[in-house]
Amino acid sequence: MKKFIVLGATLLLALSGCGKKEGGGETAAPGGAKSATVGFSQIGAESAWRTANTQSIKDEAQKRGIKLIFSDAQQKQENQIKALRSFIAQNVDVIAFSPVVETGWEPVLQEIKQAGIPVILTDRAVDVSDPSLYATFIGSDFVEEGRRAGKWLAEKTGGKAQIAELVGTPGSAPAVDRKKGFEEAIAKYPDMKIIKSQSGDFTRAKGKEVMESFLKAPDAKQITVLFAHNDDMALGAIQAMEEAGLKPGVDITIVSIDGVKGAFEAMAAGKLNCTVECNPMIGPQLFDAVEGIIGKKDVPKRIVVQEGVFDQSKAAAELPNRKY
Ligand code: GYE
Repeated sequence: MKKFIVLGATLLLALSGCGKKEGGGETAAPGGAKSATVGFSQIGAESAWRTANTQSIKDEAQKRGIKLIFSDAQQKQENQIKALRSFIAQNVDVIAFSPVVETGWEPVLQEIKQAGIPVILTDRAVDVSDPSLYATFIGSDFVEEGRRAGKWLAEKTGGKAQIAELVGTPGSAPAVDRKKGFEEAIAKYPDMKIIKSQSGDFTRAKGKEVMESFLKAPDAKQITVLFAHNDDMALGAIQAMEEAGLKPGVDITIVSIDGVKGAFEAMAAGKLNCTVECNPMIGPQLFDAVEGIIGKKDVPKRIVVQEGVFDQSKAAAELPNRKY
């Protein structure tokens, strides 16, 4: 199978007349970043965070006059792999992508490396044994975000909580890492326990559906807290709670991650208690890295996005400043 993939890629390269980048890492774009073409494979449009992230990337490319070939994978890894192969065939100068899950990227990243095209990872990380398969990873520290949610909750509840958890896409970096950081932060509190945990795939519809099933379970009344790996799932869960006759934010304390406008509105209405910020506006940092790579400058291997924590006391003041 592997052989076929490599052969296929070689054929595509031959057909596209590509080969000038052989030797690894040498980029073309003789006119510098302005004449560069960047292929970007986005995960999908699953959340308000993602929509803001896509906009930030498109806006920044336009602003800098860089040609962007944008492809939406509808949350499917196979679609992303297809998009990456088509970027090789189109002989782009830089490939950037936000990997939906962490594993399974090695073969396609090898093909890209053989074509001599530099790779920038944005938002989510990959699990590969060879770090030379990408130039840099620009994204948030998801473990720290999980820790921040756990710490806030421990303070808010005095270390007592029966927690229902809405997990993100299984196998994705933010789902794995946010869970890890959260569990680490609550580990020192024996009366804080996760009693339910299920994936809501980072979407509002799935978050609502899973919360409905949590609330129908025989032990539903024991739930005192909801920890959602993103705001969209929390917003769906809020709807499920209201339909079940509960007061979200009062009967069940809710903490989530992202910091999108909808979360601030829910906090201002007293329905959500806290959101940990995850900044999607990474377009400027992405194209700084693109220009750095094309200009053969040193680009750090890891670029962390800056973010904060907001609870109801800060929500009203922050709301007018939210750009996403
Ligand atoms: O939290 C979620 C989105 O990867 C950080 O993906 C991103 C996550 C974000 O769908 O809303």
